[in-house]
Amino acid sequence: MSGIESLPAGFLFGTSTAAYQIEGAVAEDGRGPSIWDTFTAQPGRIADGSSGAVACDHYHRWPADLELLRRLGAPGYRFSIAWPRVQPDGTGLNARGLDFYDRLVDGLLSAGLQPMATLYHWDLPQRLEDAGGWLRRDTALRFGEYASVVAARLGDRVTHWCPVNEPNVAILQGYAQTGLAPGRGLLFGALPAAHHLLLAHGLAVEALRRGSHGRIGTATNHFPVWPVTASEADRGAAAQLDLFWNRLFADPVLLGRYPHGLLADASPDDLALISQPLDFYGVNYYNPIAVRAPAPGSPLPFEYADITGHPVTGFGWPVVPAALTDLLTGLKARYPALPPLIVTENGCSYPAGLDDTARVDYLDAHLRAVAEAVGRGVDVRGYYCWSLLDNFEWADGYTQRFGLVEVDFETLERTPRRSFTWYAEQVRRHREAHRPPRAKRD
Ligand code: GBH
Repeated sequence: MSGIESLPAGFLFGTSTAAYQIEGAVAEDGRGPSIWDTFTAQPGRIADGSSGAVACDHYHRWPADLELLRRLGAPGYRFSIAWPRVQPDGTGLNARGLDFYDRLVDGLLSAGLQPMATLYHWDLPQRLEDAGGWLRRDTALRFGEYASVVAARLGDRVTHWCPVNEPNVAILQGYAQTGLAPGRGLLFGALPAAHHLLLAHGLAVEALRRGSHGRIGTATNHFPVWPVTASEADRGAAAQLDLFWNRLFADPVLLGRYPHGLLADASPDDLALISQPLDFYGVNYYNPIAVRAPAPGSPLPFEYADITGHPVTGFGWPVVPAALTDLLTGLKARYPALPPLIVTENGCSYPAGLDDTARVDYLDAHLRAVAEAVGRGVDVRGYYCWSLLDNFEWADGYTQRFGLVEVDFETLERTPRRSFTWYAEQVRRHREAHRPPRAKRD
């Protein structure tokens, strides 16, 4: 066996989504405003001027989406819970908001699927942002309470938890730079927010351990960083971006300390919370990124550069499956106490169309890259494709389509693409290849 079928028995295939990107229904059943409602209302923030106000209308159409998942046959489904539905002001309990996820989790379980719930996929209640957002330590304490409230209701049924989706992306693009909500642009002034979001992760892990038997992990974005040349200056620039993008967020979780003198005043108690043992470490991987030394006087210690010589997705992102193998083997080499890995997101955007052979090629090559890492001794337990549906792609609005299922944003009609059929077939073949031999009759 080679390739996808060589992935181990019990390997968990799945798909990923996030609340604000698919749900719509932003004013329903008592949901409060989040930083994404505010951000999308500001002119110039979103490429096509759109918002997630309707998105895929999953809030109303979830039974149809559940049927799609059942047809797909991949048993893992990762979704996120919208904090402002559960706690419209960031405190208390709006039971009607939590009811939605209660129905969804029951629906998933009765379809034979395993619910993986993310507690924070970037939709901070606006009231908490007004009070200082992630720059304020209190926001982390509020998040710990929110995690307890969710665990009390869903802890008996959710099989996997990701407290925070991509803390690095949320802080670096939302607080240091301006591409994602709340779009603050604080550069290095965002460092305290990084610590508070990691602390939020730690407090949520603690709350979930008390309130659930589900497995607890992360969903951390990793960009392998490449220097454009082997010059010392370019390698230095790559090390700087690697430090801020990857290590600032992975080291405290997996080593219990911040790298390179950053956040040196973080207390040992905080670091102990942040580095509690996890059942899995979730990796979101899309592509490597190249940098060069910055021009003199640049505010940042690196400058982004193009990666040439590889095909690109509709987003212009280079397709480099081998970088996923390197990432997974590199994590094992760097972190001695690394828990089992799960690829919690991987996927690509291409223009609308049902015959998405480019997406099939992307997914096939990346699954093989995971199998290659497993063959080299890395313990990878699952792979979740981003995404089930075309959806609201943050600053890029509806201009980038990542779905196995095409969504017509006029009619909200869903149509499975070729990649959907292909992925279903891989899952089926993997299951067949690992079916225990039947006991002989007679
Ligand atoms: C992941 O982010 C997210 O978890 C998921 O929600 C998202 O849909 C998916 O990947 C695809 O992007 O450069 O500031 O203008 C990965 C990081 C975040 C990269 C948004 C592209 C563009 C915003 N992505 N970013 S910005």
